[in-house]
Amino acid sequence: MLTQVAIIGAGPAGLMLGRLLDIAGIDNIILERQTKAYVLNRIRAGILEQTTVDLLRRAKAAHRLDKQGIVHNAVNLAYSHQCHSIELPELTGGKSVIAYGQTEVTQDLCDVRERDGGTTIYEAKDVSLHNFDSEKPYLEYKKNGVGHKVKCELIVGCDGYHGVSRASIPPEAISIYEKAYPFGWLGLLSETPPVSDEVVYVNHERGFALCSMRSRTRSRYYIQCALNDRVERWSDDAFWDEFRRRLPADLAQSLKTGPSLEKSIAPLRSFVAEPLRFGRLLLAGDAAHIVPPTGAKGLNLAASDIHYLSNAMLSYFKDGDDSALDEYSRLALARVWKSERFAWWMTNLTHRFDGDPFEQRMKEAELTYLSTSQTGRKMLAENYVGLPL
Ligand code: FAS
Ligand code: PHB
Repeated sequence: MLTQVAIIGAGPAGLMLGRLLDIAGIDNIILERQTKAYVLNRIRAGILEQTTVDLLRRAKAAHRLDKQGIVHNAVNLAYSHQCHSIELPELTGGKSVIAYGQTEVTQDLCDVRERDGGTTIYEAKDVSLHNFDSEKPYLEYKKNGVGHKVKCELIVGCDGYHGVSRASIPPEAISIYEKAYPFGWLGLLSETPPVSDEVVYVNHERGFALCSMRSRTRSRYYIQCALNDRVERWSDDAFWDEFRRRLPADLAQSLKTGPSLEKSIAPLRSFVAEPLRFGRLLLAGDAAHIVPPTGAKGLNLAASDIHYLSNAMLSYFKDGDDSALDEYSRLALARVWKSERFAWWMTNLTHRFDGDPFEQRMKEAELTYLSTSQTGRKMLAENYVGLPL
């Protein structure tokens, strides 16, 4: 098989890139190791920056998002049992964020790719990368036990944190920056009306909690849990009791509970690989960086990378400009690091680490400053809606 761009991974990054290349008439193929159903059933991000919405509109994959997405004109900080609203448009010259699940984004991108004849090979096993430091890179994979070869001009690793692309880079050619957090997030999805119209980040002495949603009838909630905690230990009732204990009184009182549709525990990590180009191999999305979900940046950074990478690829294939691909790494990483900082800062500010009373007081003092100072509110708001591309 011969193509111009071979993409590894059919998550949001791979599908967004494949779609933008299709629209530009650049031939591409996506190799995905899981089944389509597995990919489409993953429950992950829920908040889109305007830049992500703009990219999905550019990809002509925002029809349902424009209809069903819920605009959030505020984000809330709850601490010392009080809830404070940070108005976004006033503080950012009119910007807001949109609540629309990553599951739906992936479904929409899948649908348009299939409708327009894009090629995605699901259940592509044992993908391996070859000669990406030469003019003739290629991939190999197995499908139903049969080996296949994909010759291409460029390979893009959109295969997430545990993928094969970053792992194929010689250790001496890549720099890794990483921080693991001493706790995880226990998430629950329920067909219950959200307790708040917009996202609430809760700093509580028992631990962090988050109130989010997927629609006006479907809620997405999280509580900080121990790293070695197991989801089997949490009955729905146990989750609701703990979640309610961490909410401010008015939210605790109005909380509607119900059976969980999904429950899972995710570890938290900050991670960046540098650079993002290795000859004819490029990295994008979670294959290149991970943020703790506290800043709602993971999916949005994948979109940010694809914004820069798709522009660089158009320069490369349409204008023969190879430097644009180097520029990709520098441009994408500049925005990645600023989002990494925000997600790391929000995580430290809202989570309970070591039970040190002085640390907790410092967090409450910073939260009080943030919610009462115009400068503090503006700083949080402009990072939350997403810094300029
Ligand atoms: P993805 O991981 O989504 O996709 C990579 C794809 O590559 C997968 O489909 C995988 O099957 C495939 N793949 C992997 N190895 C392969 C191989 N060897 N061969 C072929 N295919 C391979 N972000 C937020 O903003 N908010 C959240 O609340 C949030 N919650 C999260 C919860 C969890 C459990 C996880 C893991 C992440 C969460 N994230 C969240 C971050 C998440 O949304 C990512 O940022 C987003 O999925 C990034 O998209 P991709 O880069 O496409 O990577
Ligand atoms: C979600 O809706 O899943 C969500 C919202 C905000 C975050 C993380 C996750 O910071």
